Amino acid sequence: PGTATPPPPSTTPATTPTTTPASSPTSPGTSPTSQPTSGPSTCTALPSSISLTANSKLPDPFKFISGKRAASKADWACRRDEISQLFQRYELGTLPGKPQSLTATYSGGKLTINVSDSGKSISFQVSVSIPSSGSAPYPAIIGYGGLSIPTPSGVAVITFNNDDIAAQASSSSRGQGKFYQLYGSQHSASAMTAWAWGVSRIIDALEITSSVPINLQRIGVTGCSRNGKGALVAGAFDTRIALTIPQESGSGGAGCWRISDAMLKSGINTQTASEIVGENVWFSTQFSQYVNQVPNLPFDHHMLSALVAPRGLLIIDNTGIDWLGPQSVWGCQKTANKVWQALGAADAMGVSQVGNHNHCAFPSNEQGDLDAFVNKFLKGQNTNTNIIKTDGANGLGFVDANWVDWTVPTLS
Ligand code: MCU
Repeated sequence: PGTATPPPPSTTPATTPTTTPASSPTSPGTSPTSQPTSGPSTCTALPSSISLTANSKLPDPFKFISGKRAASKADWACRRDEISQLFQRYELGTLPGKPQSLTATYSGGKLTINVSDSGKSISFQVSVSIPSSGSAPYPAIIGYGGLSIPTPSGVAVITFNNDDIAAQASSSSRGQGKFYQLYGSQHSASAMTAWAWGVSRIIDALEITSSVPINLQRIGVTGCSRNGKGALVAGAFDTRIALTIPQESGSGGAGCWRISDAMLKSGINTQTASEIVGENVWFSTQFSQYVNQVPNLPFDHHMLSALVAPRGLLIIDNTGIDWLGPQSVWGCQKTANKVWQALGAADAMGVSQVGNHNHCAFPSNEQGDLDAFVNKFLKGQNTNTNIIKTDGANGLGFVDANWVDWTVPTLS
């Protein structure tokens, strides 16, 4: 596998607030004043203790922990929230909600975002590149560490230096970065959760800064590899994102843990949950308890994707690199599409899996798939986004019946 593209050099904030890294840890999982995101008030609260039972298939996205099955779109809104809480509890750590204060300034193509909560402050900057074609307000795509897809015409590019918010240098970089300066180095949020928080703050800043000519209804997010995993998490948690494009995110992103484990067992050198937690800080410390008993997890990553539904999601993937778990990504995301089917929006979610290129090098024969999604979800055009395809032999051997023991409801 390749190594991450180095992030752009960290920029010096226009105003440098005096922040000291938190030395007094808050207890993991809590963020004292900011409100975690929550679902509709009519939803049943998730029990504080859940008895987990092993399920070797991809869990039913429609079935609540209570055993009830979602039958309507209103039910789905509650189940979506439940899934979000489950991911935070078992895999990703707690995502704090809106901070107490957020201000932003825009100058010279730099958007400076100042955030305060519980008496601490941080400031971070993103660059905004306005396209030379199209017209204001422009659609925009937030790129983790820049874009690894070709820059779409008429779309602004917001470059997010995610490593500045939460470091991902190695397994020993936990708790490092501006998110942890604000919320404490012991905060339960994994790096990917901290980045998703950062993306939400970028959107908050765009909402209050009318001098940035961005159309708030047309915001996308993308990243490749580890940053593709991150982009998927951002799209999952923030419903203001219209289009999510994880590129070659592999196991821990668009791949399902259960299928990746099966691949390794069959002799394919694929990344698994058990391996990934030793490599980096993308997941919460809690998650380590489950990596050797993946069937006990009450979800898999088809359900991380499902949080994006019915918004736009295009999975861009590579059949040529075993480490990325191409079979896992294919089976996982074909299964995720069933949630869009249930919501009557099957073509808002696509998979384009093509081999014979280097990791994160976008092949030209996927351009049409990318354009179809960008043109529909970021430019409002009427395109055909019925795209679920792999160039892997025999549909990569994925047999639905081996992994899916539930049916797709029609959510009224
Ligand atoms: C696909 O993303 C990761 C992968 O999870 C890691 O095991 C590997 O070291 O790096 C990949 C990556 O981010 O490559 C740029």
